Amino acid sequence: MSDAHDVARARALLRDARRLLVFTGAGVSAESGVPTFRGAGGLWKSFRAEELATPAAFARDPRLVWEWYAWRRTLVAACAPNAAHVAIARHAAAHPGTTVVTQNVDGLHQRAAADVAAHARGAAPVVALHGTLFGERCVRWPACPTRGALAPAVDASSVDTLPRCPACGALLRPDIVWFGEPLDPADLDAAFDAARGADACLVVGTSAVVQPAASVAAAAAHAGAPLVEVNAEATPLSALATVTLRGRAAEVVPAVLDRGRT
Ligand code: BV8
Repeated sequence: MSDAHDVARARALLRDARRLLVFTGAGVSAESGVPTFRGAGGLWKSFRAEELATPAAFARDPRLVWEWYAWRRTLVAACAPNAAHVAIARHAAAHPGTTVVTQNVDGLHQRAAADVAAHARGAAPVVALHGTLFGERCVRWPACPTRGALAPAVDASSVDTLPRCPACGALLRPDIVWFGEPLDPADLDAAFDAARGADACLVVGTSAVVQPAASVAAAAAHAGAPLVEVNAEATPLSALATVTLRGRAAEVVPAVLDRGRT
């Protein structure tokens, strides 16, 4: 856990923010049991991204790609939001100017926000830049508009059992942004608008290597927002941070966000 002085500095920077940008990566979900991408035991360690998270991979072997995503869905469905997700959701509910932008596709920020909204004011929106593990779209999208939570249970035992678009009969694919694919322009606009307008930025658990997502937090810093980084290790964003807190997200994020802590 980072030293008390740095935690106090971070709390002071975030406490009065009226337009806080929270930017997260896989590290915020690590303590929920969701494997990260590039750390020890990371998802990409077992598979090469090019093999699975690209349109070419899906065209080449849709069954293998669906097998990987169906396995991840089962794994993530058994996970729960951790104290970092909850602290962020509580802060966002109490501070309406907060925007949460995540690279994660696990839906844990959204679940934490829904849990908090059930007991407090409405949930702040979560911008999920890379899509969702729990949704699909037609492989012909946007030519074919089919998109949504259409196939909760996917049988990837053979190509013949893979989910098909109810409208046109083409394959359904995970509603995720793969490498080499553009992000949704509406999501990018929302993220960079929030970054340029932020009066503080909290970055949690990202290696900051994937673009254009990693530029969102940098945009906030370049627009003058003080940046607080919570990470287990140094990243390319550390040089832009006003305060860097080394430690586990589920321990550090509540310490810097929870109201009433001294
Ligand atoms: C695009 C969905 C252009 C998949 C993901 C060559 C060919 C094509 C493109 C490129 C290329 N070279 C570069 C590019 C650009 C590419 C890119 O950035 N590549 C990188 C690898 C160099 N980007 C793209 O392809 C993007 N699209 O450029 O399109 C375009 C434009 C117009 C028209 C056509 C094309 C799309 C990128 C999106 C890829 N999809 N995910 C899936 O999930 O299955 S990216 C993937 O990495 C995940 O989404 C993940 O979120 C993201 C970033 O990783 P992190 O979240 O940071 O996770 P990581 O494990 O790396 O780090 C975890 C961190 O947490 C670590 O720092 C660790 O220390 C810390 N940590 C761990 N535990 C804890 C902790 N911290 C605190 N507490 C803990 N307990």
